[in-house]
Amino acid sequence: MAVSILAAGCSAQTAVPVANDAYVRLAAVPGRPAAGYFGLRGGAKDTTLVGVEAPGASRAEMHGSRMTANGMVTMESLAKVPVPAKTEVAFAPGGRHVMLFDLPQSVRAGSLMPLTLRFADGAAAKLEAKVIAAGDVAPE
Ligand SMILES: [Cu+2]
Repeated sequence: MAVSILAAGCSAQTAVPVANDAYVRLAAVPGRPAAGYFGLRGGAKDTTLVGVEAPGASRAEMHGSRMTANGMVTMESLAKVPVPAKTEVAFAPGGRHVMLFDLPQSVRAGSLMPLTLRFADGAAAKLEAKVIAAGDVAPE
């Protein structure tokens, strides 16, 4: 009996990383890409984020930001982002983000955008990102 309870408790751990606090900031200039942010908490096992899908966007790229030697911030495309078990991985302003290209005009501040995160092991996590305008304060 004790053994089966233990096993049940173990399997209740989430295998797939859990995403939270997702939002998409629209660009100030129409036609420019929007940026998606969220927090990820690693699941029971190490995994790797290999892609993000956003319906309506022509493409969604994971980007990292870094400071160059002369103090400029540049972005680079990331093919994959490691998500170690039980570890927080942030996609936040100034750091990693998802660049969303060519969103339809119908995507407006105040709406919700469904995003799908794809992991190397075939798992997926779905989340709803709050869409905000370029100048809006990030949601709590
Ligand atoms: Cu970018």
